[in-house]
Amino acid sequence: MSDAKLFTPAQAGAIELKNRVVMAPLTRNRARPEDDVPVELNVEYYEQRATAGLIITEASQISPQGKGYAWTPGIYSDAQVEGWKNVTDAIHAKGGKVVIQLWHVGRISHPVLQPGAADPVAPSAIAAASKTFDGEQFIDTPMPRALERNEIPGIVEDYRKAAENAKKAGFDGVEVHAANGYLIDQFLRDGSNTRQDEYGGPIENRARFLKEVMDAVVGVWGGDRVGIRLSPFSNANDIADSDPQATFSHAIKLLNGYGLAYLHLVEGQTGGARDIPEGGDLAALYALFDGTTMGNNGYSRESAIEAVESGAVDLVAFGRPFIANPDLVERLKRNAPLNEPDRDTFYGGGAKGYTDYPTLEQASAAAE
Ligand code: 8OZ
Repeated sequence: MSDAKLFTPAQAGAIELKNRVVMAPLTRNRARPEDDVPVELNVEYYEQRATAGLIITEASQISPQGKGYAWTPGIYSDAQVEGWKNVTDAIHAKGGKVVIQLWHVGRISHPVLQPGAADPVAPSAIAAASKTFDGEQFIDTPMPRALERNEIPGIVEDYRKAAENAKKAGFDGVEVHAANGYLIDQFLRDGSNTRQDEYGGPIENRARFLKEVMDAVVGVWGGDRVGIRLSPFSNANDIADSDPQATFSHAIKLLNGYGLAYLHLVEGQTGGARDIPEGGDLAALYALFDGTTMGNNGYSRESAIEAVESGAVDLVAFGRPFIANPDLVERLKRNAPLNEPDRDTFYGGGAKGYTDYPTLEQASAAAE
């Protein structure tokens, strides 16, 4: 058994965590296809992982327009709220904590996934060289339509309603998904935002949408139950910026004004190399933030223990290890071997590769 700080309690704003091992947000594409509602199988999956200090749910669209992939869950309809309530009840019954990740994909979508077969929307009409999944195959993300100035308040309102729905569904808080090349990230970066109005141009303007979303969501929850995820040095979904250090320094200083539960950074390329480009300084970004920090991306047991011990971050979010190890916390504590995740079952499907990974206890019972 380890007495490392990673396994000790922590505070993320008003949310009390029993340990510092967080389940990262993971898209699994297993909501009910007809209406994007979380189902019983999703309840079982999250319940199995309730020993995490905090679960961050898979990204969940705040509106039909915010959807970019087949079978991802929503948090805008009453049925979705009910579906999520079953998830939060199950996690709470096991003594866990859970926040929902609020998501608008912006240009990372396709007319086949949009209401009325509309074009996806974005700050500017600049296509991403990326792909999405329509339920049958991976398809190129098309040219988006630039949002009209007068459409933006409606999207902010969708975030506010989603935050309210999250409260009704019994979550402990929310995480705003501002990472990985989705809508908020598209506004922040000069490679995807060439607007001429007050939402484009200098970083003060490019951060306006983020600020309006945070005002809305914090207005519902209070800052101490709202976290945020950023991926400053990732090029996920073809996102690009001429000066990410400056962009995200500005964003983090702005976020300090909200007294947030935590700042969650994807370190390096999302799901890939942890390298930071020249001129980038992750530690400097964490240092700017007044509050609890969470690191993610390719952490091992050793690097997570070390990062928390050294104070580089307060919490560590694990993605793929949590897919394959429902009892990840116990395995890390004991330095036990980990199950290997099966990539073929990451996105879509049923129980296979989702709820059938064994715990240590199940594995040893099966071996007898
Ligand atoms: C993998 C597949 C689809 C979406 C992200 C929500 O990158 C995602 C995502 C990941 O943040």
